[in-house]
Amino acid sequence: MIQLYDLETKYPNVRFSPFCWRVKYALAHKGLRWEEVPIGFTDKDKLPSPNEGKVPVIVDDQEVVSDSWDIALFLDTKYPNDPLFDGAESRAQAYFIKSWSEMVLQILISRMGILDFYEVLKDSDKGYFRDTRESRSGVTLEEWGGNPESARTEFLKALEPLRVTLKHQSFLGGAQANFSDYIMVGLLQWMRCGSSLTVFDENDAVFEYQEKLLDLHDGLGRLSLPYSSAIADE
Ligand SMILES: N[C@@H](CCC(=O)N[C@@H](CS)C(=O)NCC(=O)O)C(=O)O
Repeated sequence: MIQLYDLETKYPNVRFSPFCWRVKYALAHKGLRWEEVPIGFTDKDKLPSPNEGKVPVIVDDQEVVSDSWDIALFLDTKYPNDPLFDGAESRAQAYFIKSWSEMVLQILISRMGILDFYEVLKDSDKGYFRDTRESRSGVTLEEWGGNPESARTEFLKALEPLRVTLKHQSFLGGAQANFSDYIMVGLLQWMRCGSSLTVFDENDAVFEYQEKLLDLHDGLGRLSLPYSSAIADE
């Protein structure tokens, strides 16, 4: 069975890595089964080689593939049924969604949720997370994440192109979800599972879209508890 190295948190049923969620949805889309290998930020020596010091990494029949985008390409080549991309054009357009999500949306999400993302980590990972993120941004986690409401306002505004698109079609992939939608659900899961902030009003088209994505593949996205339920169970 395929092994998927995913990011562990202090809760066994909370997973929030956006890149690992992309891969879980991609595997489920193809009807492939996998076994999760949870590791912390400070356990990366446990990753199979070659790797880039990041999750996700998959091992499929001795083949090791890292990076969520490369994993999607690998899966479409090895398991061509139920493609994640409907040809070269769809792949090229999904690359734009990946870039938009990583260069615009991810930054706003991290400003909304970073203090919760820090809290949900295992204690042994917290020092590493703080040091690496603070040296990357040049400010403390508290400064970076100090105004979640303003980041939320910017995030909701930045999603307007998605909202308009969803008036015309159910998914970015059209009538069916494709890898572009799995990039989006990864982002949404990062917030839903890693942070206590309520991002969407229930009448927001993006909220409805998130619900549809959570229902896909037998409710795959709901297998990880939302942050608020995880902390309530403590
Ligand atoms: N481009 C990579 C990014 C993967 C990534 O950044 N993963 C994070 C977890 S969400 C990670 O493992 N970071 C390790 C670190 O910061 O040391 C992908 O698409 O898979």
